[in-house]
This record gives sequence, structure tokens and C-alpha cells, in this order.
Amino acid sequence: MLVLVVLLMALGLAGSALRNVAPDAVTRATTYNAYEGDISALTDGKYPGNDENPASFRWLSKGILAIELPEPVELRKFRVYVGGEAGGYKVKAYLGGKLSLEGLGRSPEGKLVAEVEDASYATDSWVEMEFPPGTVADNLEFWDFGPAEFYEMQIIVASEVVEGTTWGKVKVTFR
Ligand SMILES: [Ca+2]
Repeated sequence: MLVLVVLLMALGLAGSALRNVAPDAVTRATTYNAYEGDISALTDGKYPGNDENPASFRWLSKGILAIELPEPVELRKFRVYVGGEAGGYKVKAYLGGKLSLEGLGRSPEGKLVAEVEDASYATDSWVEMEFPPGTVADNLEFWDFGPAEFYEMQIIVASEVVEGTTWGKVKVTFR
């Protein structure tokens, strides 16, 4: 994990207390509505600035990405590298429950513990949403409103916990 540690230090997130769990801890992702690209582009560690030709993932109108963590973690920040097209974003953090495979609702609902938003419409840069202190969750929904392109996603958590899994378990559905 040397590369990751160096990256976090470069981003000013230094310290062993913080960790990006997006590449290791995502067990299921569900996209909502039509998209282009491979969802694995979001966690391959490549984005403009550190790679000459990074792959992107793009929703054509709007979408939801559902992320399930293997156990509850203390969330700090949700970060996404936005390309040339930006939408408005919302991240909902839940304890328990899950999004349906179709992305049309939650069953069971679970407990909504935090909701953060970004309406900067910033392009070609990282967009960062910070969770309130003490936000503990085991699944998240990343909502995108409007056509948007993404290169990378990071979920920064307090360091303890989290057993690694792989994107081999990721399932993608869309309609
Ligand atoms: Ca990437």
C-alpha cells in the first residue's frame, strides 16, 4: 500500500489515521440509468495528473452508485475526480439496509446517518464532500444529477477496521 500512502500524503491527508477504502472495500455497486465506460475506472488509482490516459466513467443523464462496506466504518470524506462534464452530487450514508439492484428504492431502508452535497459543478478536479464528525456507516449512495464524467473515487475513513475485498465482486446493472 506504499503508493496509496504516498498519494494520501500528497493530497494533504497525511497520517496513518486516514485511509481510502474505495479500492478494497467496495463489495457491490449498482448504477442507475445509462452510462459509458467501465465502473472499475473509478477505483484503478488513475486520473488526470497522475496518468497520461486514464479511463473514465460517464453517466449520460443521472445515476446512483451504491457502495457496501464489509462492516461499519467512521467516514471522513467522499472524493471524486470529475472530468470535463460535471453534475450536482449527493452522498447518503446509511447504517444497514441496501439499495435495490435496480436502483429504484431501498429494501430494507436502513438508517440514514448523514447526507452531504456538492453543487459546485467544478470540472477537471477533485470534488470533496466531508461527513459530519462521528458518521458511522456501512453503505453509501453516491447520487449524480446531470450528465457527468468521473475518473476516480475515494472514500476516506478512519484507519481501523475494513477487510479488503476486490472489484471482482462488483456487479453492475443498468437500465
Ligand atoms: Ca481511475
